[in-house]
Amino acid sequence: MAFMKKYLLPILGVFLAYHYYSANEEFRPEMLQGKKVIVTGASKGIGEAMAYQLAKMGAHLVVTARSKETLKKVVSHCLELGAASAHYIAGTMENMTFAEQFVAKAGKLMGGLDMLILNHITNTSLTLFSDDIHLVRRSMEVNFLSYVVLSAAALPMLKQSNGSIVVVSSKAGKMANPLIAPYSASKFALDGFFSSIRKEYSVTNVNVSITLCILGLINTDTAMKAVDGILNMDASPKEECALEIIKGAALRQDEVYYDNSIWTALLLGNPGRKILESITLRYYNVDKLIKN
Ligand code: NAP
Ligand code: 4JX
Repeated sequence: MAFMKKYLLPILGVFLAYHYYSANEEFRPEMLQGKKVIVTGASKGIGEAMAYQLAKMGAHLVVTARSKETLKKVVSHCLELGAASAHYIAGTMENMTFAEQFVAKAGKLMGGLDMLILNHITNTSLTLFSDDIHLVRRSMEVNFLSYVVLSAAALPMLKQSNGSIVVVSSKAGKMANPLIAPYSASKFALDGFFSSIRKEYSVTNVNVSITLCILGLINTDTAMKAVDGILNMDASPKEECALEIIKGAALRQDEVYYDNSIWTALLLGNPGRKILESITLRYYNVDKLIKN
């Protein structure tokens, strides 16, 4: 108890104060004006809503998903809304060669890259897991591995622009829920990978921010159809969700929490993990890391 009062509570206090004040920088839509942005999974749902928010802010956009016809419509609406430029490249993120070549093509179209927004997921329905190994593999490949491939391909351009990687995840990537085990596994993997490379960027002075977005249930058509009759939970609006993701990304926040409960960020924020991470980092020989 004495240990808790003397050490743990002051550390927690400093941590919470730092977190609160560092998140209080002002967002201005001009921050995105003229920025070169990729949005994946942008043919519908939150990805489409982010494309429209970014278009209104005057960004250059390259959007992707599989369906060409829907992407065409998204691009023309982006131009109407005020995008500096807007293009689409259609393809599937099941194909890692497509993922890699997509980034190169998008970079050429815009002449560089400031922000990579990783948002697509493979189709998921709510079911008890029994033996659908194919869904586990597809979820890991599309929802996780392609994110790694896309960010690795984009890193040289993002280093040049001191840019940002935005990873759209879920409460299901921080806590367990029934009926979505493969999806949840892929979202936990995103936290493990991208939070680790954020540490690497920090110790090796790579000025590329990584924003992990932890979302509650959002009212996209896909989500509403999937949970219908199974989950009685209020969903938050996709337009506001899209804006909160972009704000957090522009402010280079490590994490964005967007949910209809104010408790989510507090309960899933996990200060214990952050304290342990920074203590553990002190055991590393940082000079050796930089030379490698
Ligand atoms: P959505 O409306 O279903 O949109 C998914 C997007 O991914 C579409 O553009 C889809 O277009 C694309 N896509 C699907 N399979 C693909 C593939 N194999 N290759 C490339 N693109 C593919 O999804 P959403 O509800 O907006 O979710 C967006 C993000 O938010 C996801 O990362 C999700 O995990 C996260 N999230 C959502 C909720 C929610 O309640 N909605 C909650 C928490 C987190 P095509 O079909 O044309 O390819
Ligand atoms: C069922 C459930 C319960 C999520 C976050 C979540 C996604 C999954 C499953 C949504 C879009 C979809 C289809 C809780 N949460 C969630 N899901 N919390 O991210 N769900 C559905 C709904 C993929 O495509 C508490």
